Amino acid sequence: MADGTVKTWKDLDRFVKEVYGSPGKDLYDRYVALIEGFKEKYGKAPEIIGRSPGRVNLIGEHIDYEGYSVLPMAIKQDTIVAISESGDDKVHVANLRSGFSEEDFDIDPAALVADTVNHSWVNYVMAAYIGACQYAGQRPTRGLNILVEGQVPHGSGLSSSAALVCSTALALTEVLGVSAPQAEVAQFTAECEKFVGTESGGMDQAISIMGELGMAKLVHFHPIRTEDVTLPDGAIFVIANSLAVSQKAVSAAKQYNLRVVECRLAAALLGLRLGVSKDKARELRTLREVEDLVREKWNGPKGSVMGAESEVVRKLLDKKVYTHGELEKELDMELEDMFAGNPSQLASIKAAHDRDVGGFNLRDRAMHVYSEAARVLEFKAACDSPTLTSEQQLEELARLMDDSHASCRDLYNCSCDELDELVRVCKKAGARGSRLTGAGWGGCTVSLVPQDKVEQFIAEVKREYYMAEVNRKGGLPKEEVKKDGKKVVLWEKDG
Ligand code: NG1
Ligand code: MG
Repeated sequence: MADGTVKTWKDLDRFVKEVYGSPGKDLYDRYVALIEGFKEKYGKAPEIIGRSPGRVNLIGEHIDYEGYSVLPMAIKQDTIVAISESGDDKVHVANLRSGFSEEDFDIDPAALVADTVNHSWVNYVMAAYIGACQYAGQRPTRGLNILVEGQVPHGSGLSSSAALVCSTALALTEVLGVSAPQAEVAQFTAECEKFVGTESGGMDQAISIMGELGMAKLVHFHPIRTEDVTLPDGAIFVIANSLAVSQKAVSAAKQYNLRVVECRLAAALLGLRLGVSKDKARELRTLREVEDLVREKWNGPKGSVMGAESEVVRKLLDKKVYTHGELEKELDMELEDMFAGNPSQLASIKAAHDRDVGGFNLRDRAMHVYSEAARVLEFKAACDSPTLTSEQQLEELARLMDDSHASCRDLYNCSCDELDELVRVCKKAGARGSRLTGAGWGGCTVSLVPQDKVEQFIAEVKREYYMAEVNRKGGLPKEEVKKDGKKVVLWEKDG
């Protein structure tokens, strides 16, 4: 455990109560299984166990990498990682669950390269290892044995990857003997996940490390910091899995990275049209930086800056799909050269070009980012409002969630048929608001459901979505895990 206080089974019992907010024999047994499994595999007990949860994003999708604040909360489903010294100079990695490869890698972090083509789950462990060693400024003197057990469903938008990276990193900082403040672990884990080839922002790592029981958080970036968000009375968030595995990293252009690239191109074009030099425009990295330019140019527009930005986008970017060639002409540089410094982004540019994914939809992407960033702040303001009744608060949150989904679907094109159908079913079943959560292209939805309608809602979604899916695809949702303390209900289907 990160605070090093669990020495006996009784301590473990207390730890489980503290961390999960409920006694839970199953939770206790899970740690016991990890420890026993570790002994069986490596011949001795682990020295350290790291733990970090998945998350559900309530609002603020695809804006963390643009520098804008997001509003997630941690969920009970988590990853636990047991570690001890090994007798050799390798890092051995195994998983308690079946179906995961067993691999080892060199203890010299400088020697490690991730194979992002034949992607293995161990890449995430490697990423955390590199990040922790860099942060500590040293590597372990001996090799390590590592055993992982994770409960966050994969490709579901609940950030199983951050749970794995963060739990491993937390345990490793202990192994390396550095005491790392939470925000710093969140920062370095966000950076090191790029090693795996996703140009992600820092939301998942921040909330996985800094989340608290019973609390949503407004997460800010540069530097990472959080504000508590107390949700209104009667706010129950229900997570439902569309059972479509998120395709965010699958296509040739890697959908997710392609969005990061489109935002950077939108920023560059907006910069140009706001009158900055071509050199400077090409250096712009995020839409957040454009916000500063807009403020300079209009000398602090009255009202919402974000609102003003959307006006600017509407005026300055055409409602069309920009081609590779057009952008090169405008920016006066080969896109391959402009993105040369970033291999993942460059790969997306090339794949988009080779396969002609239809060009770059800059106006819609920018409109999504600025409007979503504004919705996050409105969501927080509604939660904090001293004048709204909880009924009015819920109404406002629901409206913002619905708008967020529409924007993800229509402007950011990161939804899919299954998610849209599930959102429709959730609304029909009594959700006040419903939206995709996480990267999208599959994965989960999160719905705001009135407290007294939760049971009825679940029954109806099962009937209307899952039974239909079961008939279509075969297989049943396996578990139903209720999270009373933190107002989350999760369905999970293995495999
Ligand atoms: P998920 O849903 O876990 O793939 C991704 C990014 C986040 C954020 C969201 C979209 C990773 C590790 N995380 O989350 O940083 O950009 O998409 O809001 O890629
Ligand atoms: Mg070119």
